Formats: sequence, C-alpha cells, structure tokens
Amino acid sequence: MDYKTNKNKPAVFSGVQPSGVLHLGNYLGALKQWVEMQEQYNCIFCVVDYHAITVKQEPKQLSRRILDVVRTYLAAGIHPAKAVIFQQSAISAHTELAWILNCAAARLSDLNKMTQFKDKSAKKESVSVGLYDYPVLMAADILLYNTDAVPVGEDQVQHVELTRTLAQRFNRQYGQVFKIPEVVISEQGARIMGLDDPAKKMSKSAASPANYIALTDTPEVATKKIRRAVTDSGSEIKYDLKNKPAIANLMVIYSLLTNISLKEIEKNYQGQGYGEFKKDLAEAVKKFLVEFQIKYNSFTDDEVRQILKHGAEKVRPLAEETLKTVKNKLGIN
Ligand code: ATP
Ligand code: LTN
Repeated sequence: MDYKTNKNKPAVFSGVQPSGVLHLGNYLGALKQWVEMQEQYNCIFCVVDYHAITVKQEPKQLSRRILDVVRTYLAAGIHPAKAVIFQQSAISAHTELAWILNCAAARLSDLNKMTQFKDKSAKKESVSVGLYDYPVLMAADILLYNTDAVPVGEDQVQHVELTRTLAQRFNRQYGQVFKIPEVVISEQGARIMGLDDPAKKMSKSAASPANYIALTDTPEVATKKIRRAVTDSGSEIKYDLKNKPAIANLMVIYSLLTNISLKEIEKNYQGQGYGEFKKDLAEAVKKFLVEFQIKYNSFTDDEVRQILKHGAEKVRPLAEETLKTVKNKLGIN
C-alpha cells in the first residue's frame, strides 16, 4: 500500500548519526522533508548513536554531538509536540531485534552488496564488524515501529531496500509480523554534491571542509566556501546535470532554499555569469544559516535531555510490543 493512501496516519521513521557536523546536504536531503512530513504523519526521528560507534568516536565529543543532533532537528523545524525525538541506545529493543534479524533474516550475500560499506571500509586498516552489520541495525530501527515511510537521502536507498528484503524474508518464514516500508526521497535534494567536487556527495566525512557547508558555519565562512566552489567551463547559468554538474548542484541548493524553480533561476540569470549567481546564493545561504543558528543556540542541554527522555518513554512500548511478537514467533518467550 502506498504510504499516502494508508487510512490510519502513516508512520514515518528516520535518523541521523551523531558522528560529525551536519551540513546543508543533510538538511536539504533529509531534514527538510521531515519537517514537512511531521504535519501529516506519525513521525519518529531518532539520533542513531549505535550507528555512530561503528567507527571510532571520542566519548566526550559523542555525548556532545548526540545533544547537538537534537538541537539540529529542533532548529530545522521538528516540533516535539508533533514528532517524537529519541536516542537509539535508550531503547534496547533496537539492538535485540538487530541480533534476531542477523540470525533469522540477513545473509552475508545481502550485506556483501552494500555500496556504503564498500566505500566506508575501502583503504581502512581496521574495519569494525559493526560497520558491516550497520544496515541490519538500521532495518531493526525501521521495523520496530511498523514504519510506512522512511525519508532519507539517496545514499540510504539501498539500506531501505535491504530492510524490505529482510522484513519479507522474516514474514515468509515466521508469519506476518513486519510492515514493508517505503523509501521517500526528496525530488531535488536527494543528493547534494560536494562544493569542491560535484562528482562526490556532500559529506561530513569529506577530507576537506571546503566540501560542505556545515549548518554551524558562520555566514562568512559559508560565503567563502561558495566563492571558492568549483564551477564548470562556460559561464551560463543553466541546469545541465551532465555537462554542468557543479552549477547544477549550486542551482539545486539555491532553488531549495528560496523556493525559486530551476527554470526561473535560468531565466533570472540570463546574460549573467557565475559571480553574480554565487553572490545571490551566498545571500540565500546566509539568510538560512542566521535563522537556523538563532534557533540552534536557543535550546539548553537540559531542554534537549527532557525531549529525549519523553521521546524514549513514548516509543518504548511500541518497540517492546514488536519485539515480543518477534520473539514469540521464534519460540523465545
Ligand atoms: P556523511 O556521508 O555526511 O557522513 P551519512 O549519510 O553517512 O553522512 P547521516 O549524517 O546519518 O550519515 O545522514 C543523515 C541523512 O542525510 C541521511 O538521510 C542521508 O541520506 C542524508 N544525506 C547525507 N548526505 C547527503 C547529501 N549529500 N545529499 C542529500 N542527502 C544527504
Ligand atoms: N544509516 C542512516 C541513519 C539511520 C537511519 C535509520 C535512517 C540509521 N537508522 C533508520 C533512516 C531510518 C544514515 O543516514 N547514515
């Protein structure tokens, strides 16, 4: 069933790792959609700290970043009265279900196909088993809450497809338990590319900060990054993904921040060069960052902890119910 035609308010689940500074790609690819969805759906947004520890984290920094991801959600416009926000590690059913799925549904042949693991493990001397198993924990996150829809950036589509496969395989073997979730990706912002290289996605784990605009960058720093962002040959402002990937990427960012369509942007900048367009883009980014950061800095750690506590209390019974059903099916009760 299409999640939009589900008669009951459909359930939406997504998450972000507290593993680094969040950037415009995270906002435009994921958070912006979440904010729109919270009005119509039962939304649950998680801070996936157990995913973050699949690579080494400095403990003090991790504690800080968990709170900062929540502040990012709030500043983006997620409202705790409309959507539930919680921390993954607070609900032990996530890791329990992940273990069960490891045994009862996931196969090495599934995980061997995951491109993110290949990318993230390439050229690393030491790679944790957790990094390999990461998509199974993500499947557990989603399946615990009878999720209809999972709004994510394009890089996560393969993981949601795996979630569907695991759910179907479990249901076939043990009887109907899991709902089969659908992936939702933003029409335009699903893959924001790096400012320093339009062939690679904007990523917080990029080698250089020139790759991304962090949501916590000062407007001055962001303006500098935009000024230095790579452009294509020629000088025309034209949306041509194949021949002008760098300008196309900047146009998408501008369009999503201002609600001006790509066609209109092309029209508005006819006869003007990259410099003029970059100046306006920097203005739009500045406006966004200033508003975002005022909100981001307005929440205290205590407020954030309260939100996480209430969130966990709300989702715990749902997660425990699903886990109980699963255990019963397996004969573990
Ligand atoms: P990164 O590669 O930056 O370390 P990630 O994808 O590994 O990020 P998260 O930070 O947890 O991990 O991603 C949060 C959300 O942001 C996900 O839905 C992801 O698909 C989305 N996202 C990440 N980068 C981009 C991008 N460049 N464009 C659009 N969406 C993105
Ligand atoms: N793997 C995701 C984060 C994530 C997630 C989830 C997203 C963990 N569990 C469940 C959606 C639903 C990423 O963005 N890197």
